[in-house]
Amino acid sequence: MSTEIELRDLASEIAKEAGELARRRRAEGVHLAATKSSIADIVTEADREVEALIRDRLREARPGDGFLGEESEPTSGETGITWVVDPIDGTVNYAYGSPMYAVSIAAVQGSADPDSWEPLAGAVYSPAAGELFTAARGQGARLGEQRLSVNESTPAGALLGTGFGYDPATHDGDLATTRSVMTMARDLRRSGSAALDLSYVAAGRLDGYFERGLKPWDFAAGALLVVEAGGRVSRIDVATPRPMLISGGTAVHDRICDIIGKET
Ligand code: LIP
Repeated sequence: MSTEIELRDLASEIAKEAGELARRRRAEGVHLAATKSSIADIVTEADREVEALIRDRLREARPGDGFLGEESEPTSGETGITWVVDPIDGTVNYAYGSPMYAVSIAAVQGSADPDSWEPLAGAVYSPAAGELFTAARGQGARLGEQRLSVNESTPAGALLGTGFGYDPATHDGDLATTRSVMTMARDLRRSGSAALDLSYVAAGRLDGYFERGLKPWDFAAGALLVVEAGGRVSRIDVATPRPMLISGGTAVHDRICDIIGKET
C-alpha cells in the first residue's frame, strides 16, 4: 500500500474519532476558551480538546512526523512529513450551533509552508452530516466510497462560495472583490468553513470558491480534494498578509483568477 493511501486512511480514522468528540461536546454545550486576532476570532474548549486528541493519535501512529495545528505550538519532525490540522474548521458556526463545521487533517511532504509543501493526503469530516471527504495524491478524491469530480459546466453562471475574515477592517475590500466576481456567478454561498467549501467544490456542490486570508490549516486538506477531483487551486498575493485562494473546475478557476487579477 502506498504511503499516500496509508496517510489518507490514518487521517480518515482520526478525523472521524475527532469529529465525534466535537459533536458530543457540542451537544453538551460549548464553552468559549479565548479570543485570538479579534473579539470575533474565537477558540472553544472543544477546539483545544479535539486538537489534543488528533495530536495524540498522530504521535502514537507516526511519532517522527511534524505537526502544525490551529490551536497548539507547531513541531518539526524528522520524517519529512508534516500534519496540518484544523480541529474544528467553522469554529463560529460550531459555537452558534450551526452544522457547518468540520475536522480537517492533511499530511504534506516538507514543512507546513503552503508555498513549498507537497500535499500527500487529506480528510475532511463533517460530523453533523456524517460525511467524510478524503483524498490521496494520485488516487482521486472520495466522499465515502464515491469518487468525486468537480463541475466543469456552468451554463447558468457559477455557484460560488466565499468567506470573510474576522477583522472588520478587511470587509470592505473583500466585499468589493465579491462584487467583481459576482459578474460570473449565478449565486453565492457563504458557509463559514473553508474546509467544507473546498470539499463541496470537489464534490460538485459548488462550482468554485475563493477567499482571502485563510490559514494553512483551513485549506490544506480541502485543496488536495479539489485537485484530486480534477479541479485547480491557486494562491495569489502570497507575499501579502492576506493571500487569496481560488479554486474550481479549470474554466471557473481561470475566470475567477482573471477577474481578481485585474483588481490588484
Ligand atoms: C474559518 C474559515 C472560513 C473563514 C472564517 C474562518 P476557522 O476558519 O474556515 O472560511 O471565512 O473567517 O477563518 O477560524 O473556523 O478555523
